[in-house]
This record gives sequence, structure tokens and C-alpha cells, in this order.
Amino acid sequence: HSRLKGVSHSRPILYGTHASLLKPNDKRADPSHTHKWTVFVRPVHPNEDLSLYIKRVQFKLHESFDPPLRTCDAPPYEVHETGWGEFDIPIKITIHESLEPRGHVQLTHTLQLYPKENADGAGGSSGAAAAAAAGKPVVSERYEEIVFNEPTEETYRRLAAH
Ligand code: SLL
Repeated sequence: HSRLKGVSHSRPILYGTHASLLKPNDKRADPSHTHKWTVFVRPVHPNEDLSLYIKRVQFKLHESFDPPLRTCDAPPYEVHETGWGEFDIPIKITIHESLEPRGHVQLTHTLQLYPKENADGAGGSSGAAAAAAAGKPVVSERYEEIVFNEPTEETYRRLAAH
């Protein structure tokens, strides 16, 4: 398996959280479940299939969730939960061994439930806090690239063809 010297191939992903307030009449709503939220890893282009190179994604939630470790062996790579607090979520993306012998990519994302004051811009009724109060989700997402350095020819062919 000769490797392509000097070649690197990168694949874009998006990861992050979105959250919204549970309506008071939602049967899941109580003092420890004020919000519903989702943490996700997804493609930048909606119909791209990440399972081409991702074998599994694991999200490590706060210990107050049972169980804290959530594993997705197939898309969609996401976890839906309800809760009250923000915390850091380590995200481990395991790459198919045949493509990348080094194995995995480790990311962390902070679950964001409450809009940031300074994301408000001009403030007032058009601000993020007002948007959240009006039921709009709080979205916090980032772009990342999974880089395949000096891939084997076979890996390169498989990835670059898509
Ligand atoms: C904090 N460090 O103190 C954070 C921890 C934990 C949030 C937040 C659990 C909900 C449930 C939940 O929302 N935990 O009990 O199911 O702010």
C-alpha cells in the first residue's frame, strides 16, 4: 500500500449543538429539564454520506446523563436529550481503519442552551435573548476538516471520487 507523498485530502464536517426551551406544557418539562437539545456531527453538503469514511461517532455527555457515553455507528450522528445545564461534550470520530490507520479525531463542543449576551448585536427586541424567548433554537456550530495525510492510493481514490 504505497502512500501518496505530499498529498493531503480533507473532508469538511459540521459539528455542534442546537437547543430550544421546552414549552411549559411539554410533558418532559420540569426544573431539571428546561431545554431540549441536540449534539451532532453532520456533512457540510446535506446529501454527503459521512459513513464513507466515518465508522462511529461517540459523544461523552455530562455524568448526570444515563448513560453518559452515546455511540452512533451510522448516520445520523446525533444525540437528542433534555436537560437544564451547559457542559463540554467530547466528540470522538473514529475513521474506518482501512482508510486511516491512525484511527480517530477528537473534538470538543460546549453545549449551548442560553444565547450569549454579546451575540446580541444591537440588543433590544431583535436580540438573541428575545429570539430564544420566542422559541427560536440557539445554534452553536463549527466547521472542521478531517485530513487524510499521505493517503494510500486506494483511500485517495475512494474519497476523491465523492
Ligand atoms: C453546570 N457543569 O453545573 C454544568 C453541569 C449538567 C447538566 C450541567 C441533566 C439533566 C437530567 C443536565 O442537564 N445536566 O438530569 O437528566 O452547569
